[in-house]
Amino acid sequence: MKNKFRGFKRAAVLGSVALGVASLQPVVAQAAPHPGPNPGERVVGGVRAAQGEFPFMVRLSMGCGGSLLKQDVVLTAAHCVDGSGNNTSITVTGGVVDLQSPSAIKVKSTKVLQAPGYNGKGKDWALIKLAKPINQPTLKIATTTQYNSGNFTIAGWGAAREGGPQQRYLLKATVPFVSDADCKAAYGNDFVPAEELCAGKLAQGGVDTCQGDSGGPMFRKDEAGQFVQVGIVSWGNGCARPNYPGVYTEVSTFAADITRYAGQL
Ligand code: 4AZ
Repeated sequence: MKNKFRGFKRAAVLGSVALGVASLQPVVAQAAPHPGPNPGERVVGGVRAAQGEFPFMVRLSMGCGGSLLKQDVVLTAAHCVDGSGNNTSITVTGGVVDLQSPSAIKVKSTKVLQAPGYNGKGKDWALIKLAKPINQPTLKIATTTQYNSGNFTIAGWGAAREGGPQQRYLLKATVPFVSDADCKAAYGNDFVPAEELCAGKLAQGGVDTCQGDSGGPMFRKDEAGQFVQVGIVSWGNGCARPNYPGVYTEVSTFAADITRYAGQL
């Protein structure tokens, strides 16, 4: 029942298979495109991000997204990694919107820390230590609930439609906060309100994260106009379906743990 709902395991697998080819991707997925003057453009819910617009975004070789918490520590989803310990198997790509760019910065992992107590429900965060820093701006995390509202930016190289291929170029979109009550109405007890928050165009659908966006950040601007990460792409029932918002790890809930473990990694 839970796995039926949760697209995330499948997404990670699909992402890893597709990585070597043309399928690394960003976050934005969408419903049926309208026929229009640009038939080559299939993404309805999102558009391409500009080079340098979200310099903290990284792509992970198993087919997930992530963000630079520090120049040598990536924040991603627990369901994107296998466990905790020394791990040199992950390649992290940063510094580019085009995963095939010759300017892409590629660094190997050295260690992984999966959220303590993670058992497939809630607590969907993990840290990856890098063999060397990626010299790009980092993304600060929300340490209070004050930014858990309003409109959020989602970004990733994941599928641009449910069941579609991973993307070569980073996509972005904007999604509004969805209340815990509305998210609970959609997902029942699979949704853990203390550890997760939801976003999407509830009634309309059409804009969402999708397979391969897992682990990437959901963020907005703070009062000083700086980006702050409020969520980690976690799961949902399909992508961009009306009445099924995307579910994100509530970063503020875990901020103290994330910062502490990152300092020890
Ligand atoms: C996934 O499989 C996935 N629509 C990510 C986000 C959502 C669904 C699935 C949310 O990685």
